[in-house]
Amino acid sequence: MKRERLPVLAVAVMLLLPMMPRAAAAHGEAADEPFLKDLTVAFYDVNIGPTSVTVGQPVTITGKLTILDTWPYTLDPPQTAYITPVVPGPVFALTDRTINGEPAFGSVEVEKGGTYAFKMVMLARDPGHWHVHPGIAIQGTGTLIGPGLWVDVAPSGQPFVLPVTLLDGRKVNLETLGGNFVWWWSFIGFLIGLVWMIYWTVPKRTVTRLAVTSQLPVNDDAPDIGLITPRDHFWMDVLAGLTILLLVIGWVGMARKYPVRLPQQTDRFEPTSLTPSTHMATVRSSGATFDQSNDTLTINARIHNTSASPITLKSYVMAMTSFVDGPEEELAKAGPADYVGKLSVTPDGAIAPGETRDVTLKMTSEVFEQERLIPLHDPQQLIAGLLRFTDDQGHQDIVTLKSVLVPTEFRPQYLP
Ligand SMILES: [Cu+2]
Repeated sequence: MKRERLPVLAVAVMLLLPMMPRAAAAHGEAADEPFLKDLTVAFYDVNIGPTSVTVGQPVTITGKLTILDTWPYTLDPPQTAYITPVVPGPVFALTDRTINGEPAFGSVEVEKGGTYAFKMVMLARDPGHWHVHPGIAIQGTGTLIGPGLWVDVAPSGQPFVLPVTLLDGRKVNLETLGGNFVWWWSFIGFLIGLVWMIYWTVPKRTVTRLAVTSQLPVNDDAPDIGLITPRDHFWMDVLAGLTILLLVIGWVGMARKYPVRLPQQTDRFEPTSLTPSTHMATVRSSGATFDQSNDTLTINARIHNTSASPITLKSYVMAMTSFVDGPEEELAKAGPADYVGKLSVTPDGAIAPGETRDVTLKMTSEVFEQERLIPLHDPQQLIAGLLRFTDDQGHQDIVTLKSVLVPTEFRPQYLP
């Protein structure tokens, strides 16, 4: 660029700056429809840390997710899934992932109703203020995300390295391995394509005289009007020859440089679901309401204790949120703070073996609105979540609760 253009460009950028979108303070998952979050997957016990690292240091995401039995019939059934960190671009490098304790290199087979515990370790790659979530990408549906928080990555003064030991024992830095070769090799291929494109568009009349060329029969080269001449055929043969030569050089070069090769490996297995096979309780909802004026979700449920010991309802998990009936310490352990709230259960206390009890669950949180979790005018006014019970021996259970939801108070913009 010429030097005198720089000030002009600078002024233009300065004028445009106020129009640039600001960094979003919230996490911004609200785009998905409520049913896509509530009826599909529930995330809980999520822990992300540490939240302040330097480039090259690890950040670990752990947690559990359950693919709900209420999975909507309008979506493809969940089969192939990929549990993944959801971060803004390649700012972290995933180095380790286990599902139910087994190493999981790629996608896994999942089932409706299945519960999976995940652990992912990633190294901070780029300095910045990044939001980090766990997510599950389900074939045919897309990526559903769990609760997240912000992680600060400070520069370390050293360039990022990703050391990997190869099968022959050599240690390489995956961050830069083969980078120059890939760049230049692709560039040579790009050049051939560029020459071909310019040849047929700039000096030739193929495109610019479309009115004439479109009159010609399909297989007519029309050398008499200079459309495709024998000379053109010659040069195109040269380009095709160069392309084949490039491929041959590539194949021979690869075979000589890397005599020992393995095809890219896949290991797709079916983790055993952690959902308890026998449940402590059966639950049924007799309806739910959402009051928009105070962000309060109320669910009426009938709980029947089918186990031999007293059980206590500890929390309600919906999509990426957890509502906990307990002291502040338990709330702090339930997941990233933005997605955790207090659950009030009335009447509270343990439910005796064989007892059937009607309870009211109440939760108040801005997260319902921020994450667009409540269906307010949808063709199916349904929400679903997990009720988490514990018995007096410390056993845990999760039971799915599906409720029809009626909004009780509309904001003025929804009134006729
Ligand atoms: Cu986020």
